Parts: sequence; structure tokens; C-alpha cells
Amino acid sequence: MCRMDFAALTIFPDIFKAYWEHGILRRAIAQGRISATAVDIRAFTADRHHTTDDRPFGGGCGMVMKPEPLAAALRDTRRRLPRAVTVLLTPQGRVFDQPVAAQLAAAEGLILICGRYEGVDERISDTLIDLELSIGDYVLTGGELAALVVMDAVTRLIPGVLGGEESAAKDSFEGHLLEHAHYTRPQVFEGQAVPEVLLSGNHRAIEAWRRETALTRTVLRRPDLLAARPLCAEDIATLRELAERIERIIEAQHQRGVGPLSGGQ
Ligand code: 6GU
Repeated sequence: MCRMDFAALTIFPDIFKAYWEHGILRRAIAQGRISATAVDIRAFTADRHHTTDDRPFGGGCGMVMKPEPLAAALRDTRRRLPRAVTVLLTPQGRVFDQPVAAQLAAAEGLILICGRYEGVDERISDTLIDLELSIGDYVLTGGELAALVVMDAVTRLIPGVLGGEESAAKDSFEGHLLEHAHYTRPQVFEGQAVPEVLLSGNHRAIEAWRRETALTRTVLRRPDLLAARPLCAEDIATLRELAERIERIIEAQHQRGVGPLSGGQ
């Protein structure tokens, strides 16, 4: 059985424990498909006040995470998980996406270091880190949420973590197309009916409809995702049909004397 060992190095271990107690991560832990430990960096301080931060050399505002407690916590964790990949969560890192998640899912373990304050001492990143990751172009107050995002996305890719129903493999185009629209009961909600085809029992028609809604919303909302992958002939036919439908709408408007050729309203 595939198994992944996660360790999060943090000054707020309780944040992790709360998340791990719910949903699919909780189940994955109970099944032994992943293990998850939160390592309290403060436990590796040597001073009376358990200091984890200090003022920056060169001056300036904000505090920097001291290297000694972090290095001690990391060495201790590595003794326990010698084959794990060490990741520093920082806005300076490579942007985390589905392909990175898939790569990390192949590792035997992940040690996730959560920075706080203005960041960690650069000598930690220079010598002890395999990979720096950011979860997007915005600034968080610390790496904890980012570490949970990485853990969550990686965990659901570990074989056996998702049941057949939820399976990640079902979305053969995961990470490349947006999901199709979903509906559940009631059949009419506040005057809005579920699309007819979903009630038809015609599985081929339903599959085609889902594929089409997935493609259409990707074109409209995230065309960048389409540019990054080759489309199959069927997808191209669907897009051509969509383009023709749009053309017909424009043409019908022209016939009614609307649009730029008619000289406006
Ligand atoms: Cl990994 N850390 C912080 N502090 N902010 C972020 C981030 C990480 N990723 C995006 N913003």
C-alpha cells in the first residue's frame, strides 16, 4: 500500500490538528494511508522565553525566524523521516499547482516548514530546503494555511485515499479543464429546473453534455488552461459547434438590424 508521511514544522501545531480531524484527511490517517505530525518549533528553543524570532540584521521592520530552532526541529524530523522531501512554504516559492501536487504525491514523505513573521533566515533556505512553494500571488500571515493546502491536494492523489465514487482518475483532464456543472435534488429549486438531459438516463448524452459544459466554462473563464494542453478531436468539434452557435446568434442580430454594421442602436 502506498503511504505518505507528512510533518509540518510550525509554531502553531494546533492549527493542523484541527484540520486533520475532519473529512478525507481524517479517513486517510485512520486507514494508515498517510501519517501526519505537527512539530512545534518552539520545543527546539534553548532560551528561557522559547524565542523563535529576532530582529533583522541591517534593520527594517518585522521579525525574522531564527535559524537554530528551525534547524534543530528539521534535523530531528529528518531522523524520523529520512526519505522525506523538505518544502519551505513562502511567497517567494514556485507556485503550487496540480502537476506539482502529482510530483509530490510520488514522494515517501513531505516535511512542510511554515514560516511566520517576515520569513525565515536565508541560511535555512540555502542549505536545508529541497523546494520552496507558494500557493498563489497574495500574502498570508504565515505558511500554515499553505502547508495545509499542499497536504490536502497531495493526499487526495495518493492511491486508495479517494473511493471509486470520488476518484481523482475519473477527471481524466484534472487540472486542465474546469469541472462540469453539478446538480442534485430537488429537481426544481426556486424556479430553476435541472437541465433536462441529466434526467434522461442517456449516459452518452449526459457525458457529452458534461464535457461540453466543462469546455464551455473553461473557454469563458479560464482560456489559459486550454492553451496549455492539446485538445482531442471531439473537444475541437464541440468548440467549433459552440463557435457556430455564437455566430448564428450574431447573424440573427444582424438580420434584425442590430450591431456595428447597422450603425448602432
Ligand atoms: Cl507559502 N506563505 C505566505 N506567508 N504567504 C503566501 C504563501 C505562503 N503562498 C501565498 N501566499
